[in-house]
Amino acid sequence: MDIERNQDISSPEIPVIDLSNTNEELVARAVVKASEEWGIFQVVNHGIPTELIKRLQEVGTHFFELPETEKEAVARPKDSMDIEGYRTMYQKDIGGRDPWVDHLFHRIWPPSKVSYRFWPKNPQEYIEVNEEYTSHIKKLSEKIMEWLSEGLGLQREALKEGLGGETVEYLMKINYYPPCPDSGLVVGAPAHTDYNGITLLVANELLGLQAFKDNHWIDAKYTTSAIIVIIGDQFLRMSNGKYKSGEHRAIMDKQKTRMSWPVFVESNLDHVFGPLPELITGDDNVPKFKSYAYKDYKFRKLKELLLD
Ligand SMILES: O=C(O)CCC(=O)C(=O)O
Repeated sequence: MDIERNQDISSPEIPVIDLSNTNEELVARAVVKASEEWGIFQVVNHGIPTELIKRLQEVGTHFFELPETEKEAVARPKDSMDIEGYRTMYQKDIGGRDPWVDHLFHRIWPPSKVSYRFWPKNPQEYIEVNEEYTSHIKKLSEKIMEWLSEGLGLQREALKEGLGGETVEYLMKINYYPPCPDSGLVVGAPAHTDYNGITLLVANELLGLQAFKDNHWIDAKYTTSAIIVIIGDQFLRMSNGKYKSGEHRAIMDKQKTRMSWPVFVESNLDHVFGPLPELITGDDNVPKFKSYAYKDYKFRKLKELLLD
């Protein structure tokens, strides 16, 4: 099967929402609508300095261009049960095609969960830049969560609290997809929805991320300094199905290296989540999903076990 871009010129585009609009109610409504209909959207004028995003990309790119032996200094230990660390995935096979991506995972929040042994030491500014980005991305994700909570008719803090409040974790991932002349043989990131609550992603200027909507794969068009927001399974379930968990995939570029920096906002593994109890009132609002400890949810989904 060849992975091609959608050529249908009449297909709609992933919504782009300008957060600098002074009418906050309008912005909130656009965020809620995009989350209901798409489960994925882009935000611009979000308050994170363009220069900082550029630096984040520079330090990440610098790390991935180091010799393999240097990258191995922050490798995920072979016997680790956790996700943190650098990993190359050139070999593993998915449905007959090889995923062709290297990646690095490290938690960036809360401070008690940050393990600097998995943060690159080269370049030297890596830590400082990532810490600065963390404080911005946390603020932005909390703002979006507030709008989404109000869109459910709930208090602003409802989704953050339902995700675990102060125990919510932020996980940085860097994807490094080398150029690939034949997209039929390899896949960047296969079609999936994210496990977590919400993901905020920046990518370099190459097209690659696609969202699945109405039977089409639709490109996330590159917009300078935009952040792509993806609603994950946790928010689908916590909203009792009101918000969509955005199905997406990443395809490779034929000539150039594509990179992306998603930050996953998620519960800690022991936290139990499910439809928010405030939404389950009256006979019309039965829970559409079971509650799970996040670790059980992840395990069941990974192993393709029954979930409801
Ligand atoms: O590279 C991208 O744009 C998407 C990455 C992604 O979906 C993932 O890492 O889970």
